[in-house]
Amino acid sequence: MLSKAQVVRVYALETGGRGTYDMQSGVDPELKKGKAISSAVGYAQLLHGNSVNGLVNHGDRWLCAAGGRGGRGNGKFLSNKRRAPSFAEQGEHGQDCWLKLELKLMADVALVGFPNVGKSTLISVISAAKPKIADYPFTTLEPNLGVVKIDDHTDFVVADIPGLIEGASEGKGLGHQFLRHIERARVLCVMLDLAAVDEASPEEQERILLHELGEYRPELLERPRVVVGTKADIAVADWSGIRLSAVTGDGVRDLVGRLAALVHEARNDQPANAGLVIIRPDAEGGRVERVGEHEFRLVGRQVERVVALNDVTTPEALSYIDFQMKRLGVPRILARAGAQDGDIIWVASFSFEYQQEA
Ligand SMILES: Nc1nc2c(ncn2[C@@H]2O[C@H](COP(=O)(O)OP(=O)(O)OP(=O)(O)O)[C@@H](O)[C@H]2O)c(=O)[nH]1
Ligand SMILES: [Mg+2]
Repeated sequence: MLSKAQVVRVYALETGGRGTYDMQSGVDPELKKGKAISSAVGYAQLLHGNSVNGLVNHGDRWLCAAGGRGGRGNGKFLSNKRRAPSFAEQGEHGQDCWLKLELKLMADVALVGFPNVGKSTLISVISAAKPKIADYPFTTLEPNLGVVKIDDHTDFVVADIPGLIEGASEGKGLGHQFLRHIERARVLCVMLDLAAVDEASPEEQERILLHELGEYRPELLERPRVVVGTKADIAVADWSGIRLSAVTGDGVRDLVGRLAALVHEARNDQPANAGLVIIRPDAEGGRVERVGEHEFRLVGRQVERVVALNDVTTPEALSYIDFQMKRLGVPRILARAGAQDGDIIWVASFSFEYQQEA
């Protein structure tokens, strides 16, 4: 699932209730509910071609398709001239839309290191994640997520990212794919192998890793990070920094504490999120589409609402429709689109014959 673009069809399933004929206004606010997408821990859903990066925090919701508005009862159409309106509205259909969503890894901490440094071993020790661990590079090819529990109320999400190698920022070793997963993490845990005999020294590993991060996205170097030497129990290289052994457990608690503190700070620094991001539906009003040589269709929420009456056959309802269409500027839109007398104009399932205004 990770990072693969998916096409998801989301329906606002609820159609609004019908308006009533008992002179009530008949709008039930409950019927305005839309369908919401919510995100799972650790993933962000990004809408393609849209600047809204909704659903970043756990529990964020985003209204993408509003449900139908309830029909207004005949009481809503009362006027001086219309003492007992003989029409009410049907409920509006809920919106439906196509969305292209991309799931991006959203972790608090990303484990960054060369292949085989012990990333998967560490996540298996500090969380319930059980990734494959083996004594060769590129064991991990897809990121693994684990939740590290500090106490009943505090936890953070760690991502075990496949190993990076020199040149990753130029695409080596599937570098970009992996770097992309690091991008959204709040805190980086840079891991250096202290037991690699023939490989680069810890300092050299750190230099290469930071270089690749910076080449990919300079701002990654600004991210809070902890640098730690791994495999302390079998270390051969000198390293004066933080050390840890995922095998004996030495230094693991200390590292988790440091990471938790940085995550806490980073979460607090983040601008408060309103929680519910609302993307407004299409512009209201209407537009016109030509569907045949002498046939047009009016599309848009407002014009469709005008004809959403329970009974469009009474003269009263027709004059109401006529009035509202004029108010929305429909005659002007149709004239501009080239409609001629006698052309058929569709609005939802309702059609009428076009007559140019005198
Ligand atoms: N002695 C010792 N061995 C370790 C330690 N951590 C990991 N290892 C061993 O190092 C090897 C690689 O560990 P992994 O956790 O698979 O390394 P990785 O960083 O996830 O590797 P890739 O997924 O290939 O990038 C395994 O054989 C582990 O058992 C440690 O603290 N001490
Ligand atoms: Mg691994």
